[in-house]
Amino acid sequence: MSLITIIDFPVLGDGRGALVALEAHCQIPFDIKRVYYIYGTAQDVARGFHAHKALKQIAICLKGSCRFVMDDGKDKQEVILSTPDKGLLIDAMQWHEMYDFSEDCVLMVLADDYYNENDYIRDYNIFIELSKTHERF
Ligand code: T46
Repeated sequence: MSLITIIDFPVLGDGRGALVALEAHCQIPFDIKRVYYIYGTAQDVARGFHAHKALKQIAICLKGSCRFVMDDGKDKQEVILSTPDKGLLIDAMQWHEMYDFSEDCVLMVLADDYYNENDYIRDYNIFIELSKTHERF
């Protein structure tokens, strides 16, 4: 099973440049309740190292690049995000780690719920235990 779900966004381009429009339940498969973005990450820094119990998110690299490692407790797969017209689905119960941020990386994340620290699983051993009873699809 692929752990990497990439959504291709339509690019409305003309002679002036490119425009990407994202709407809930259209390009983005959920209601968007929160947007955050990560930038200025030092190149030797890794982020993430958690899963969410219920939160669904789409990560879009607006500028530069970074590498995601996605893990469902059985397999790990990785993908490099480097273009603003593609989004990576970070589904519930996917452990994710982010590496190799380019100096100019701006990573925007659309989330289907408000920030809730109780939704995070930050202990990998607990994640492995919980993932055994989680059916993704
Ligand atoms: C995720 C990956 C892709 C808030 O107060 N509100 C927020 O909306 C967020 C996202 C974070 N925070 C606080 C929580 C921590 O004290 O900001 C601090 C840094 O968050 P964290 O260490 O979780 O950051 P990352 O880069 O490891 O993970 C983030 C998101 O938190 C997470 O949901 O899936 O990006």
